[in-house]
Order: sequence, then C-alpha cells, then structure tokens
Amino acid sequence: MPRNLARLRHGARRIGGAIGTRGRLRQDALAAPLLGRRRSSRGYASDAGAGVTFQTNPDNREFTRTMEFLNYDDVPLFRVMDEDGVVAEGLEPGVGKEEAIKMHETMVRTAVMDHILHEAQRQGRLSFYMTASGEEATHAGSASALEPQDVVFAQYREQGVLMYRGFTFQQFCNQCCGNAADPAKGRQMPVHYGSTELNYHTISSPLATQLPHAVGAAYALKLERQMMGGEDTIALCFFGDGAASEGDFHAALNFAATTQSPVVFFCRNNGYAISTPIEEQMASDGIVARGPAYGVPAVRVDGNDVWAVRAAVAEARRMALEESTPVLVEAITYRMGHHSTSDDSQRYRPVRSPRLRAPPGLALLLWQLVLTARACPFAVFRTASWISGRSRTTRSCGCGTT
Ligand SMILES: Cc1ncc(C[n+]2csc(CCOP(=O)(O)OP(=O)(O)O)c2C)c(N)n1
Ligand SMILES: [Mg+2]
Repeated sequence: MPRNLARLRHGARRIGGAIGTRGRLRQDALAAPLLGRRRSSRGYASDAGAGVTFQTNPDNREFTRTMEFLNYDDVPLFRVMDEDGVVAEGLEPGVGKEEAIKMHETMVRTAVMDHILHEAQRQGRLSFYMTASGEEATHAGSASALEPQDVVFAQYREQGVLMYRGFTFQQFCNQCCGNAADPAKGRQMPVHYGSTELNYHTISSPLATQLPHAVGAAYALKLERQMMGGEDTIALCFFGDGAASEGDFHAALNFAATTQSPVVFFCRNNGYAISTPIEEQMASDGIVARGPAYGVPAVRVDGNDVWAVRAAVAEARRMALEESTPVLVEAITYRMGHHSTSDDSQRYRPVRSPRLRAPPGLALLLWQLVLTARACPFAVFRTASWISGRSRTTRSCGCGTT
C-alpha cells in the first residue's frame, strides 16, 4: 500500500473514533495523522503515528445507550411586558424616570425622523433612505443597556442606537445629504452613519462584514484591558436575519467563541431579507439555536418589548465581561416599512400587512399637532423643535397653550 494511503487510512480510523465518542471532535485527532505527527504531552512529535494510542473517549465523557438527536425547535421568547404593557412581577426594569423618558424619546424621534427623511427621499431631496419602523424598541432597549465606551458595529437599520448616544437630527441630515458638514463629505451612501466620538463604527454596505470586525475589536479590547487595564468595554454587533445567512456570521461566532471575546451579537430578526421571508432563508428555528453550536450562549427576546431587550442586553454585557464569553441575542421583531426606498414591499407581501400602518411615533406627533395647533400656530414649531431635540420644553408663547 502506498505510504500516503496507509497514512490516510490510519487517520480515518482515528477520526472515526473521535466522532464516535459523541464528544467534541478533537482537533488533534484530526490533524496529527494528516501531518504525520502525534500529539505528545509536550506538543507534536514527528514519528508518523507510531505508538499512537487509539482513544475512543478522549474527553472522558459519558457513554450512553440512548440514541438522541439534538434539535432546537420553538425556542421561547423572553418578555417582560404583556400586550397591555403590564410588567411581570419580579422583572421590573429598575430604570429611573429620566432614563425611561430618554428611551421613549428615542423611539418616538426615530419614528418621526424616519417619516420625514423617507418623505424627503420621495420628494427627490435624498437619493436613498431606510426606515426602522417597528424595530424602535430594539434600538432603545439595547442602547440603554450599554455604557458610552462600548463600541457599536451596526448594520444600517439601527439609527435609534446612534440617536440614543447623542447623534443629532442635524448630523443625520448632514450624512444623508452628503453635505459639507458630513464627515464623509458625501463619499458614502445615505444612512451609512458613523461617529468616532460616540464609538459607533461607520456602516459598511457589504452585508455581515461588521460581524468579524466586531469580534476583532472585542478581542483587541480584551487584550488591551488585560495588558494595560482600563474600563470594562464590550463590542455590540447588530445584524439582520439575512446577514446571518452570510459566511461572515459563522466565522465571527467561531472566532469570538475560540478567542472568548467580549462581544454581544444582536440579531434583529425582522422576518425579511429584502423580499426573502425568513422561512425561505433557513429551516432552523431562527438564529438563536446557532449560538450553542459555536459555544456561544444565546437568548431569544421579544423585540417589541423594550424592557426585555434592555434586560437581555444588560445580562449579555455582564456575561461578556465577567465570564469572558461572546453572547448571542435574537430579537424577534418586524420590518414594518419597505426594505429601503428602492424597494416596494407590496410586490411580495400582502398590502394589508401590519407594517404598512403609520409608525406609532408619527401618530403621536399628528395627535399632538392636532391638539396644540388648534390653539396656537407656534405650537407646531415648538413641537418640531422638541422632536429635533433643540428644545427640551414646549415653552408658552403667552397664548395659554402649554
Ligand atoms: C454581501 C452582500 N450581499 C447582498 C447585499 C444586498 N443586500 C442588502 S440588504 C440585504 C438584506 C439584509 O437583510 P437583513 O440582514 O435581514 O436586514 P434587514 O434589511 O431585514 O434589516 C441584502 C441581501 C449586500 N449589501 N451585501
Ligand atoms: Mg431582516
């Protein structure tokens, strides 16, 4: 028998033994015969397999006589609030009034900004825009669980996170218009925001590239902290269900797990990757089950429950830092709007879809305008300045309207 073939056969026996243990596939069992080396207690010895012990159970795991095929189906959603907004006992968020108002403002402002900029694109003032209607709670909930030093790697539909961190309506407009005040000076497409001051890495168009970038950053942050001390910092990486179908997703999770990097992967599972519904993308029960397969703890939350999102990300952040592990959070949500202004979602889903309703923030704004504008035309301007963040109060102009 040719020497190489004999070596491969010998390798195959050893590989089969490693798999048959039902334990983890041992890398050394795979690599050693192919390299013509064996693993010794001091590393690899170079004697082409002579004297190798055939280990049936290298990890000393238990054998079983029950044949069990693993499956992850119907993973439940963690939620804190019910449909009526009632918080479950024992799960109170423990958030102060100021913080709660900031979260609420972020959700309303995001919805209103989306409406204005979407309409501006329709009027030909912008070349492109993407709304986040229906996903506002994932923004406010996750952003509020972070510390300012945490670095964010977003996809493109997370404008509320950046808004929560302090990006102004003016800055959003500068970027979307590509004017002189835009840091990229118009060299990026609209919605490709970024801010060094706010630790928000610039959005990158090729899908899922932010995942390995986030892991690299998290690994560097961990090494920096180990070597030089400093603040506890994690990387939070947002991505969509469609991005999870890219190879970068798998590489990133494996890389993060093996390097034990403090990164929180936050999947916005909004049901669609442009026109492809989730059930045509994957046969698995969403994204959450993929975490444990890579050694990454994972949780699924109700993405419409801002407190559940906040609690999950806060716990994931704690685990990332204290247990030195990446964590996967899958938020189940819904893309209420079109994918982008280049898309017409009515061509691939029912017209009477709930996502075609006006965003809640817009309804609130209109209601406020109706109530106040009747009494005072200046109230419209006051409301507009409240939305844009220029004014914290709706100051009275003397007409009696508050
Ligand atoms: C590498 C790559 N492939 C394809 C695209 C085109 N593309 C842009 S967004 C998108 C769908 C992404 O869906 P998802 O990750 O679920 O995010 P969502 O738009 O739903 O927020 C696709 C396929 C791209 N930008 N990059
Ligand atoms: Mg999606």
